[in-house]
Amino acid sequence: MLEPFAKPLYITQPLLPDMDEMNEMLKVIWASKQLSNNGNMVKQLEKDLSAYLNTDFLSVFSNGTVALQLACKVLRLSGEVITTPFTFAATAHSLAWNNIKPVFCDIEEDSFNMNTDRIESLITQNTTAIMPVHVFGYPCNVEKIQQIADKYGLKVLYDAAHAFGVKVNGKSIADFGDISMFSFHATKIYHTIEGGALTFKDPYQKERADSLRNFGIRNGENVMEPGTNGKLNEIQAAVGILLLKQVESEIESRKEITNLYRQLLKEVPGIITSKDIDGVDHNYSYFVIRVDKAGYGLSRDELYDKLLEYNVIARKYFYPLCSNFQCYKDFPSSQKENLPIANKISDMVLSLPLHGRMQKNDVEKICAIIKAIQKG
Ligand code: T4K
Repeated sequence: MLEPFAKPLYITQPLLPDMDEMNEMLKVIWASKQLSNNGNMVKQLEKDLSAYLNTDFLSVFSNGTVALQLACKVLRLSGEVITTPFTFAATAHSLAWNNIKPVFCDIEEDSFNMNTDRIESLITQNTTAIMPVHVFGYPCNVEKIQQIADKYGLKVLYDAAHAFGVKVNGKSIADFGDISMFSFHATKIYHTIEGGALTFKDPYQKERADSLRNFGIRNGENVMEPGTNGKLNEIQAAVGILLLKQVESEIESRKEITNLYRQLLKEVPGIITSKDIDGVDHNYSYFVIRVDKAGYGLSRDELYDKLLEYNVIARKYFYPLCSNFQCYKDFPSSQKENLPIANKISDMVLSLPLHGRMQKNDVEKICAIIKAIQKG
């Protein structure tokens, strides 16, 4: 008989900077008295992140959602934007906050990313961009998306919230599309407590984004357009500078945990695990299983509820689909017959606990619990 975990096991646990190193950073900030508004820590973080992501133009923001909202402004998007329903609310909402209509495209069964064969049929004269998500850090079909964008003169704005550090055939994930957004929320593989970044293709986009995050103020007394307050502060930037040094070892530890999960769940009927893709450097940001009731005997929801009894707090990322939210459900593209795979996958997925400090015996116990639940 397996006992429940003594303490809840959450899907993630944030990476934390070394306390002594953080204190040293705080002393520098205290001495400078500069707490926000593009101080030295933010400047240093932008430099470090540009190097890590191999990009020339990068800006940091107070969170990923504001970054996405401002990216829409930088690219002057309007009308309709084609996106995925299988994502966090922020993706579609950032469009809606810009008075842009999200048009939902069905996803692929294996990658959970937008099915590029479905994009062209959704393009209308009002379409201005494609906004794909590299969901769970798995890269989209970047080449096909760019081909379609070029053919129809559309912008590509990647929601790369989950894809920090991912590479495709050695190229940084930030290389693709017009702009990519990375979320630095505490639940992410790399974070600044709250925060986010945009990577751009040219210096003018960065200049505009920097002004938009600072109320639209361009220089001194020149207010060019209605901006917002999307600035990251110096203390959070310091966290980001320190955590960047840990990100590679975090990815390495998560890879080991992921492989252990895959190995232990391999033989469980009805539990489908993710696979690595050739040519991709993954970041192992989430460990997601699909629960096939026909094989496992219980539905995803039943497994989720049972895991709670063992103090395993899994998450149904991403259920419900954005297309089924009250605010979007009446759109033509949201209708279930247009999104069969997304609706099916959203009912099957479950994210299990994964972070770099997770104990192997905890993974073994979670897998043993999943097997025991199946046997009833
Ligand atoms: N695009 C995509 C595709 C996204 O996934 C997201 C955010 C965005 C855009 C927007 O980026 P941000 O504006 O957030 O930068 C979380 C996050 O809040 C959200 O950032 C994330 N995606 C989304 C997928 O997940 P919740 O409400 O599910 O998280 P929560 O609070 O339940 O946390 C999960 C577990 O993590 C907790 O059970 C315990 C643990 N945890 C959490 C926090 C915050 C900690 O141990 N410590 C903590 O400080 O939304």
